[in-house]
Amino acid sequence: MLNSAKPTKGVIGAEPEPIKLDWPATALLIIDMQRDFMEPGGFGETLGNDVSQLARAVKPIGAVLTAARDTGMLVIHTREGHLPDLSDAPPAKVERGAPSLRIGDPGPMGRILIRGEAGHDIIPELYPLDSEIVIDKPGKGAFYATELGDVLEKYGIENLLVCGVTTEVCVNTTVREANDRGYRCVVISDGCASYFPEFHEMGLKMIKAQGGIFGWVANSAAVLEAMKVSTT
Ligand code: C5J
Repeated sequence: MLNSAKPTKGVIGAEPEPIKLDWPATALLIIDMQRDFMEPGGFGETLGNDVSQLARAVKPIGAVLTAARDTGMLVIHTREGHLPDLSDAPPAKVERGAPSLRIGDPGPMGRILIRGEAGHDIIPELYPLDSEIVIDKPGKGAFYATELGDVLEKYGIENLLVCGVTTEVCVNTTVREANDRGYRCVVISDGCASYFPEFHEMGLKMIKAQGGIFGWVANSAAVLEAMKVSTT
């Protein structure tokens, strides 16, 4: 198993193969760890999902976030959500399906998936520091209609450690966008989760298949080991 291989300086035991990262050119990108997806009463639950499925990603993300903060790595959080007037929410997204509440409707954590509401905020366990970057995105991908590309260029970032929810939706979309823009993405397997465990598995397989067609996949222990070895 690659993840249990003896760590070499700077190398993450990833699949489909180990990857050596230039750590100063690496950022941690945490996707949409918001109450709207993680907690009862939010957007995820209005779609009929069992939100408890996502809780498993919190601890592994917390461990990598602590290590990133300790090593001074650039940390970027994203939040999916819309302006209060819904001007950035395509009708095709708002009208889709038969949710119990639609985007913009009042719910127990404020209006569903609207910027500034309690449900839109990041969960307390992973709350951003004032010094960290928060990207508000209207879509699934973190590059679409956001300043993320400019931020990464400004900080000289070439590699992304990616985690968050959900594996097959916003994590996968963002990794695909990043891959097309030339970033090396290492997806933290246990730092991602889906309402559908089988989609989580497949979402990770799609990234690492065909020689890593979209990127690499490693568990948080392998990432932490490489970060530790790299910075001592
Ligand atoms: C979804 C996301 N699933 N953050 N958003 O609508 O994955």
